[in-house]
Amino acid sequence: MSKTIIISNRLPIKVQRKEEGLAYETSEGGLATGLGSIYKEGDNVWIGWPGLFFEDEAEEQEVTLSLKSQSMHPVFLTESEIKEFYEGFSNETLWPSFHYFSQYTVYDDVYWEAYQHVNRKFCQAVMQVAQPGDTIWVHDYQLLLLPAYLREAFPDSSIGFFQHIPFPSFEVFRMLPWREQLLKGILGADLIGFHTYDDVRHFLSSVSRIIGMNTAQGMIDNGYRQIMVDAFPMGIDYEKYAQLAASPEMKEKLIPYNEALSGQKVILSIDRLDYSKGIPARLQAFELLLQEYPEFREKVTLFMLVVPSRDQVEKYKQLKETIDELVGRINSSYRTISWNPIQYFYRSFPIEELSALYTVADIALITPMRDGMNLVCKEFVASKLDQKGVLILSEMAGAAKELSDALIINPNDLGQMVQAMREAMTMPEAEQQIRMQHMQDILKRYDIHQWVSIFMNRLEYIKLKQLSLATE
Ligand code: GDG
Repeated sequence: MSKTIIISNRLPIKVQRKEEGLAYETSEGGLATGLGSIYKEGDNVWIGWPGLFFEDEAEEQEVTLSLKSQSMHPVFLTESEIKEFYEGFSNETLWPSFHYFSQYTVYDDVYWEAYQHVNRKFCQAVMQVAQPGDTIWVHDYQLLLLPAYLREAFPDSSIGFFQHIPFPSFEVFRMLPWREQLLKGILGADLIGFHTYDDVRHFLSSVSRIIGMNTAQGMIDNGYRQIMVDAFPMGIDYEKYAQLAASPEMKEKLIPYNEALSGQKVILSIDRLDYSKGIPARLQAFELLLQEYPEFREKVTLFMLVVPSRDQVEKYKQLKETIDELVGRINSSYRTISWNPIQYFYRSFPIEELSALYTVADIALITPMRDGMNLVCKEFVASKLDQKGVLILSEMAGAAKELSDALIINPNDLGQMVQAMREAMTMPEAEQQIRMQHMQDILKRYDIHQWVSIFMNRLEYIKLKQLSLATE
């Protein structure tokens, strides 16, 4: 019997070392939920790093056995591999380049060596569990070389690849010294997916201009196989967020927020700490709003949740300082005894509390400089059971392609952001509800389960097409 193998840098689980031994906490992330219907079935398996360093082989064996019973298989990484492959090449080379922050890109051969080595390590882990004929789905930018490595090992397998972050334009991508190897790595797959058609277009243009392959109509002919490239905008688990918003647990969490924020228009901002998310410009726009329109002072609160992320990387440490300073400056300039303009939290919240925030917010202000998709804005929309609320969304987020009923802004245009906040705060309820309803219809129809099934069906389709072309 053939099986399906999912591979991502991190497993959908957090392993923690506690006094009483190792503890396993499953992830609630969207991808884990969507793929849950696949990897837990039959012999299917999810392969990835368990997120912790282990002391000896005995501990690694214990983890492997325990994960096996949960349909997972670990790839163990050392501290220096995490430093060079993950923090280094993935997050200091690929992440900034792919988000158009090329000035932050570190070009380092040591990182590149580690990236190749760890991608090989993932390949070996797959080889321990895979059989020829299995279907393999590789996720994201940490594993761009893996599809080609897998192709060497399993020439006939169906291999899918999905990239969760943007693919940059050729002019940006070409700056990477390892551009050709990276493209050839991805091209080991039969189906290559991105969130948007722009990403698809950029990828095809790089393939055509860097390796000279024919890329007509989203199909690449590499001389052996037809490879399909397409857009699959990722959805959320819509029902989960709608149900959470109606749950007694959420309502309990909501009470203190309603009390603390009563009489205020609440603008919500939620992101991981990342320079791609546009947090400083967002704060500057909020400051400008208070400066230019004094009538909003004491009437509006920016509730800003920044989730700690990659804080070992220098650029992230600097960003944290910039945000701290801006929040301090704005709060100290405008606060009164009974009002603080920005409620700022640097930690992560339980999902019920996130749902309470989505519910209490009048406006979600989501203004990334670049974002593959952005799921937070979709979760906000799904949580608005009474359809009241306004989404302000950056045109640089993949989600803006679907959510055209949001107030769409350019995150570099502070004046436009200020006007969008004003418009959102004064928008008639009837208009809010019409816009919200349209967005909800789209997100309900194309949820995470649809996303998974469409990708898998397309992978099956391209494989059959390859077979029929081979026998022609
Ligand atoms: C990458 C791409 C693409 C946030 N704070 C808390 C929390 N979250 C959850 C949100 C949401 C997720 O984290 C963040 O997803 P995003 O899509 O907004 O952003 P990235 O982490 O950058 O994700 C992105 C995504 O991959 C999927 O393809 O959309 O463009 O960059 O689900 O709810 N969850 C909990 N507590 C928090 O404090 N429990």
